[in-house]
Amino acid sequence: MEKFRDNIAVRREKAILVGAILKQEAKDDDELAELTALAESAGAIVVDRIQQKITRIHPSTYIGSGKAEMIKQRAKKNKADVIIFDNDLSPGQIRELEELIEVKVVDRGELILDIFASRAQTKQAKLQVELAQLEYTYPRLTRMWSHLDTITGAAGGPSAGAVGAIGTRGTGEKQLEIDRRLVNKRITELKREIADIDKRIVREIETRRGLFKICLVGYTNAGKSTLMNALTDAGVYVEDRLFATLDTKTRQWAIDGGRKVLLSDTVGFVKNLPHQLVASFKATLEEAINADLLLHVVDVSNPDAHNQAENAKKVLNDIKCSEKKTLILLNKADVVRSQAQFEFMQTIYPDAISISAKMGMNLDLLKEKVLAIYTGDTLLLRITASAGDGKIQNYLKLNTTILKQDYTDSTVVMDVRLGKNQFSELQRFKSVEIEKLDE
Ligand SMILES: Nc1nc2c(ncn2[C@@H]2O[C@H](COP(=O)(O)OP(=O)(O)OP(=O)(O)O)[C@@H](O)[C@H]2O)c(=O)[nH]1
Ligand SMILES: [Mg+2]
Repeated sequence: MEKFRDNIAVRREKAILVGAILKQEAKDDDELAELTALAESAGAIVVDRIQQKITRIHPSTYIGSGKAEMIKQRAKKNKADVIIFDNDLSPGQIRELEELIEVKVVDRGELILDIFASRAQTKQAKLQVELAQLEYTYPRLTRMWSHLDTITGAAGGPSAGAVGAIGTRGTGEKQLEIDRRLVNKRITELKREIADIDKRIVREIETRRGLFKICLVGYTNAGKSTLMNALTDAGVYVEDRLFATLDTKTRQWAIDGGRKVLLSDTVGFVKNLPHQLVASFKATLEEAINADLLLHVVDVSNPDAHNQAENAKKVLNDIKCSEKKTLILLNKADVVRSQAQFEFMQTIYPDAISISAKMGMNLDLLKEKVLAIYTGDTLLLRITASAGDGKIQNYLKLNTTILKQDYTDSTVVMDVRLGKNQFSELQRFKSVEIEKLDE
């Protein structure tokens, strides 16, 4: 009976979305809004959506057999190719459900991995996705092996592998050819390669020590890359799809004349990211972990904005960033659909700045706030340096407010106002004398 997960040559699948929610946890919200966006981002055509309240989780099928029968009928009626569950299913549950419904079943984790697989561009992202897929699908291999023989032929066909169906794209085809031992070997290899890349990234991050680092974080599609492009010349890829960005890009951002900080764009978050994915994308998230300030971008035009923002916070908590200084940006303020919701968000996040990355709205205010955080409280200092020391003079010119400047024969004495947070930067200049002045 296990013939449901081998239709790798299907281009756009008709999908039925199913969300099973325990009765006591059920809310009136549209629980399937996110899964719909995810499924569409993966290229599926959503033909039906079923929200199902259940009283308990059935160990073998998650939902009861009566509900499975109902899904089977709806699948027949809609000629569905795939049933996508919003829940995380065990390999055994997927097997049982496929037997009952007689259509391929994919769970939320597999769907997300599939999107990542289709988006990965750089070597690093490809390796990370392959590892996550192997680790996620590995426990499901027992089942895959049992029908390997029957479908290896199909996998070798001319169109196979060119376009993968949901849940089988990316490493899916490769699994058909390799055995468990090889999977293990590949996992070890991937971990080694990724560890090498991670080391390089950590070294890169090291070189930025002493510079103020800001990282854009937030739900996928919130507008992080658009904001990155509006503030710097990064020219990163922007698209109205989930997970457009899988890699980190870092650029200089001139927040105030010559004063520069570093700005990084990162992979977007989503509710319940499969933990294998979080683990293998750790290096990408490293940028957030090392940042001095997080800009949490929220798509305030999305009806689900509040949930998305809270879910992004949960991910930040998972990667131990919840204590970090964070500015919330209510983005897409140019297209808010409900004024009431906008006001609600402003009340919940009173320190948030409303912006439009696309229209360039309020970006000056954003700069001002970032600058204030960057500099912190200010200090009044008298700095004595050698008159020939161009480096320190240049630094002070770009990074402080110079109040007074006196040259003698060989020295220059400058009274400057600079941010407390910049004091450690200043101490890198070993040959200067620093005196704190009374306010
Ligand atoms: N109207 C409007 N659209 C915006 C704004 N900012 C971003 N968008 C649109 O929102 C979509 C997603 O933008 P991205 O910048 O790719 O979002 P992201 O947060 O980088 O998304 P991922 O990389 O997928 O996590 C694109 O179609 C943008 O044009 C805004 O301020 N106003
Ligand atoms: Mg992006």
